[in-house]
Amino acid sequence: MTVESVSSVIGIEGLPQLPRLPVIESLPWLAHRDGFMARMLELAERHRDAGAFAIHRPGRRVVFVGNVLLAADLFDDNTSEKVIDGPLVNIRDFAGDGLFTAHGHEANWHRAHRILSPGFSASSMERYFPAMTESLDALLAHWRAARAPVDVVGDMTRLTLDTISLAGFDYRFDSFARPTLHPFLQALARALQESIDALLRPAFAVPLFRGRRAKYASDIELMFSLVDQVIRERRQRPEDSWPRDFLSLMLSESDPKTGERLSDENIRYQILTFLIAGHETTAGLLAFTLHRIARDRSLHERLRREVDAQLDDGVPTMKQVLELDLVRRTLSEGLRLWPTVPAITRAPKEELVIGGRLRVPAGHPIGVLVHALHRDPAVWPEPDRFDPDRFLPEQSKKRPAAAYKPFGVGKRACTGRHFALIEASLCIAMLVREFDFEDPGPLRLSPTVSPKPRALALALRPRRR
Ligand code: MNH
Repeated sequence: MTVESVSSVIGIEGLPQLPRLPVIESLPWLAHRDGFMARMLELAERHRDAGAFAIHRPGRRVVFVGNVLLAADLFDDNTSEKVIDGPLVNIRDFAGDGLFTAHGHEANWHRAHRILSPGFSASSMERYFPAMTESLDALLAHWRAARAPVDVVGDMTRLTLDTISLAGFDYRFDSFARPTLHPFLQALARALQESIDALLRPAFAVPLFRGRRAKYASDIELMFSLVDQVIRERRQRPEDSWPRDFLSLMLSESDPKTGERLSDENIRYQILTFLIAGHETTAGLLAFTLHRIARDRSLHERLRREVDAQLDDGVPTMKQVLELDLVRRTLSEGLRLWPTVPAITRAPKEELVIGGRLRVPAGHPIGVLVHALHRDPAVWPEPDRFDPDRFLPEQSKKRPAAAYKPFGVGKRACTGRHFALIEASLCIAMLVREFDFEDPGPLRLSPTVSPKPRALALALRPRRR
């Protein structure tokens, strides 16, 4: 290494940063009408050349990385790891030490990972497929009967919640039988919002939010009581009639390594984790992708040609769904442009120089802006253009693995990815086949923790033959 390249290594204090005031630090510069994450993504664009920047929340400095060169060195489990920071710290109030929000050193992560992983294998997906088709049928019936533009985000949320709860716990929310979202979903949406809003409050202002905190506590109670009811109902059924789903795994299996079982408290956290992680992100992906398809007539027609050629008239099989190549690539491209987990947090185990230019102290959390990686012009030509063909094998081969991380990295990567992609492929296939869409106009974003289109009303017509 030359002297020059050594001297070009900077520490995190040398990063570009937002202005700071006493006590409230960078808070006045963090507001954005589309939410905190939208602001971070804007900053990532602005600091594209540096590849990283820092902000100061009251009490702490937060570093974000937004290009492939720097991020790639944070994706190796030997030298760095997932850490619980930002909203995940608060989400632990209701997801506890469930798989998503557990610290890597917690025994319950290892235990639950070993007990539940078999339930996520490619071969287990066949068992969940009937729940996917059943839930989708309710959406199709609802859209066929629609006399006005449909609420895409609401309906995709209904679909994915109904699917994960039926597949995972044999529980029916019957969301399409309700004009408004199920109280569980309303409580969850508020609790998630509070988990991110609370990050931006200086300590002195906390008492001003007494009402929000009281609502937060009662929302969490509401979610716990639904989950406890699901567990109780299962235990009341004779064990030989239990379906082979996640709930049965949790209640009857023990850790193959230690023989230990999951505690009742941890099972409650796991169920809530699955209900949350298992629907929000997939709903957002479906809504973004449908928005794109509705804006692009020729993409819609290409998709429809694939679906018509490969599926028969009735309900498809899982194998047929897995073979819908353009549908899958369209979803991959949807997750590139709008990754519904737009940031993950990693920290080096020992001091680490990343991208040959930024020195990160041991244990210092770094927010990796996945959304920004996915639009890094160094690896993605014309990054803002929607093009499913980027995911043809010959093009994918040319990119570094770190360029595309919608499902996270290493041993803490998403366990539900097969589930999500099968569910989403089935949904897109059946919708593009049956309906024509009117162009809904440009995309607007909603300021939620997991990004979604805002107020996306879609006018439908039955397909013209
Ligand atoms: Mn999912 C972890 C993205 C669907 C269950 N998921 C993650 C992570 C990302 C992610 C990113 C890693 C987060 C981090 O590093 O902090 N997940 C997605 C996306 C979709 C998705 C983009 C849909 C599209 N996830 C699902 C579904 C399920 C699920 C569906 C369940 C059926 N995800 C999980 C679980 C984890 C996770 C459980 C935590 C894994 C672990 O750390 O052990």
